[in-house]
Amino acid sequence: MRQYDIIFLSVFLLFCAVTYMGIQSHKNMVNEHLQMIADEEARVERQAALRAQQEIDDAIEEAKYKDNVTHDGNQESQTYPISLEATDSYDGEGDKITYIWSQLSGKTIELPSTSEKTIYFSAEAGDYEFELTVEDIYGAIGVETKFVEIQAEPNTAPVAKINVIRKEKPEPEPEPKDPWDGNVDSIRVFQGENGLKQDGIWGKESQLKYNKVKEQ
Ligand SMILES: [Ca+2]
Ligand SMILES: [Ca+2]
Repeated sequence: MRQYDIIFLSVFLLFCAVTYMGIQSHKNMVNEHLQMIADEEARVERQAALRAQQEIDDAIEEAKYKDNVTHDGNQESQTYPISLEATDSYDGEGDKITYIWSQLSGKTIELPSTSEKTIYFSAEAGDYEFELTVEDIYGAIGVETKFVEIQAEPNTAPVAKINVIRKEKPEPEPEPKDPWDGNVDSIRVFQGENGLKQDGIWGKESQLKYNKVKEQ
C-alpha cells in the first residue's frame, strides 16, 4: 500500500470514529431530553392528582358540621347532644317517603332509631359520618351523607399569681352565736371545761375558744 493510501485510510477511519462518537453523543442527548420530558409529565400528573385529592378533602371539610363539647365545669361529661334531621327531604311527586339512617364511620354510636324523621343521641368528641337514605313508594331512593366533627370540651389552664405583702395572719372571726342555741347549762359546761366561767353567758373568750376547738 502506498504511503498516500495509508494516510487517506487513517484520516477516513478517524473521521468515521469521530462521526460515530458524535452520533452516540447526540443519541444520549436525545434520550436524556426524552427522559426529562417523561419526568416532567409524571410530575405534572402527580401534582394534578394531589390537587384533585386536596379539592376533595377541602370539599369534605367545607361540608362538615363542626362544633365542640360545651364547657360545663365537669370533666366527667364529654359528650355532645346531636339531632339528625331529615325534615328537608322531599319527593318530587309528593310521594310518601321512608327514612333509613346509618353510621358510616367514627366511634360506634347506638342510634336510638334508624327510621324516624329526626333522631337524637349523644356523641363523644371525634369524626363521624352518617348516611340518610329516603325511599318513595316506588322503591326509588335518594341518599345523602354528612360528615360531623365534634371537638373536645374547650378548656384553658388556670393562671397562677402570687402577691407578696407584709401582713400577719388575721385572727379568725369569732363565732357570735353559741352552738347550743342559747342553752345556758350547755354553755356553762363548755366554759367550765375550758376555764371560762368568768366570760359571761357567751363572751368573746368563749367564742374564740370554741373556734379554736372547732378548728382542731
Ligand atoms: Ca364536661
Ligand atoms: Ca317519587
